[in-house]
Amino acid sequence: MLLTSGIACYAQQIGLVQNPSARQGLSLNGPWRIIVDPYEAGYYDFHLHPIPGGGLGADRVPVDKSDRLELTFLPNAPTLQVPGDWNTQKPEFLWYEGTIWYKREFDYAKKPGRRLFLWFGAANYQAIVFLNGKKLGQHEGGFTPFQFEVTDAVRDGTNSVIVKVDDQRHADGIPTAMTDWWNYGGLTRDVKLIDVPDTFIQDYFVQLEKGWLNRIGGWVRLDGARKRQKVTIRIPETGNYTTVDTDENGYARFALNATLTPWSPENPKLYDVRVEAETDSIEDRIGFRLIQASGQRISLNGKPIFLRGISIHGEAPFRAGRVFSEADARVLLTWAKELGCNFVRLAHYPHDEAMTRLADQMGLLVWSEIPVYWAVQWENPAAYANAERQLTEMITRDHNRASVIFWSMANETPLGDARTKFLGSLAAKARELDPTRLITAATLTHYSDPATIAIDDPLGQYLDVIGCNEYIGWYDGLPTKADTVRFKTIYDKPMVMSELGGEAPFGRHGDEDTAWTEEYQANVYRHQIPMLKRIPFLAGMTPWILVDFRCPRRFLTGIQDYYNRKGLLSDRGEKKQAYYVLRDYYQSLAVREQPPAPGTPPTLLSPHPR
Ligand code: GCB
Repeated sequence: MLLTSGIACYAQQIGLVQNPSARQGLSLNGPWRIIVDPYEAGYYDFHLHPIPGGGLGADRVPVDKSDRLELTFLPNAPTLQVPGDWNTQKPEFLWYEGTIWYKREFDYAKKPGRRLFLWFGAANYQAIVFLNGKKLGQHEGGFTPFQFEVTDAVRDGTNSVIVKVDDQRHADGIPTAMTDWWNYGGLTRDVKLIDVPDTFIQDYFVQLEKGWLNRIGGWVRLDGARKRQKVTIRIPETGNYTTVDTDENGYARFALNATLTPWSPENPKLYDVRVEAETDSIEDRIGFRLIQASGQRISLNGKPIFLRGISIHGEAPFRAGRVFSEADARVLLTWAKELGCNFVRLAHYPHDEAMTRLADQMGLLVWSEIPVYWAVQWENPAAYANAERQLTEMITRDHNRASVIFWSMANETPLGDARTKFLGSLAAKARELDPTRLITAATLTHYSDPATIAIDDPLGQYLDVIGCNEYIGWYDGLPTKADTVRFKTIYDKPMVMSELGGEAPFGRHGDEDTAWTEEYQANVYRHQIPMLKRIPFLAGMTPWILVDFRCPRRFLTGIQDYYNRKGLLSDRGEKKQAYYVLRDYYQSLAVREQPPAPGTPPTLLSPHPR
């Protein structure tokens, strides 16, 4: 409760270790002992002062039989699995919001000449981390990785990690206290100890240069004492490589010509890429594709593309908990493929890395987003710093993923100068970190006359692609309203309809005018599609949403029961009528996009049939 946003001491002492799954080390997944601490009494004393030494984090054990120590983990403390949200592991935690302390031990034999990092895939929302009773630091933000260098703090033999995870919502947080999703708490993603050489390849950016199909450009950064080294970037399959010298900061840019098969949804070709320094080397699987916005069109590898998308929450079907594995990701992305998608909007926060890695393999383009959602504190510098850090962590983690084409700054934020300045600064930061991808945000609609939605949000000036959420037929009139609504824009930029839809539990039937029925929901889509076809600047769509998801704001008994039921599939994978409406439409678009038969003279397809 006292730990509000804007904590000064952040986790990253250096940049995040790139591609941690390619690094040796020790997985710290598995059972961790826990203490539930709703009053944060393990951290604050009875007058609400932080307890010197970190309270439970100090990891003390009773010294003798008279010791009345309360701030300790006893061996019989219950356990939770990591990775995993706590809400779905024990029924009594389903609604819990607050602090849970986690502890686990690990044995380690230190090796000379190596450095160690304690790395967390994500902890929602705020984590304070202790190793062997000493505080390492803290991290705020529930969906991005963070790490601490622990080279000197790890000891030979048994070590203990204690983490205070607090998922209380805050008005000054990112996201803020009001969202439309479940606030899953805990160590929700992998935890590991990463072991790297003294001077190691901390990060690398290997992507096609902007505007090129056969020229890779990027940079590499070493961290450690031997900053000046020769580094080779090699693509064994094509035989291409280049060698560069890193500077006194361990940094070097490079460019490399190569004849490449471009990555695309139809052919998600990935190459082994090796980065070889004198003291370290690492391998990744990277695809190469060119994404561009020109006028009101989006093109992939130089060809116009219509983005047949769907929005997805990071919630696993069947067990309804946070996604943390490739198996979870495969269910969701397979369903998106079967729907006919070439694109997914991973709303409303960075999803598990398993999602973007698998999207690379399966051939799905990705919209990736930070949780700047609804009304955050636009005038609060700490909120901005928090958002910018989460943006940096998202881009750093996934900047080598071919699937990711859009970085989204925000969702449905209210108009105002402070908000536009905040989001404009985020967009500038995103471009600085990654000049190759397109910047977007999902904006709200407004009518310039009763039948015209005007796309004129001033935020548009900072975006490459305008995202637009509209709920004609649900929050905005009846489905037939879509028959007469038209869209106009002041921007010579592409628009993606980033949300639309309606709500119905699977199996609830009635006529198409009866709300909360599958028939009504399908009717929303039937009227939306012709409207969308009439929008000349529409370059894609991601209706809301692939699968029903848990939501505390959705309380209609017998209908919602704390689920947002706008899914085209239920959380058990049952397909609603609207699913087939959208699938049929996407199939018809996909057929139009088939490559012409060999020998046919090339024609440029209009990306969206009108
Ligand atoms: C929206 C939000 C999304 C909600 C959805 C709804 O506009 O962006 O997070 O879940 O509407 O169902 O109302």
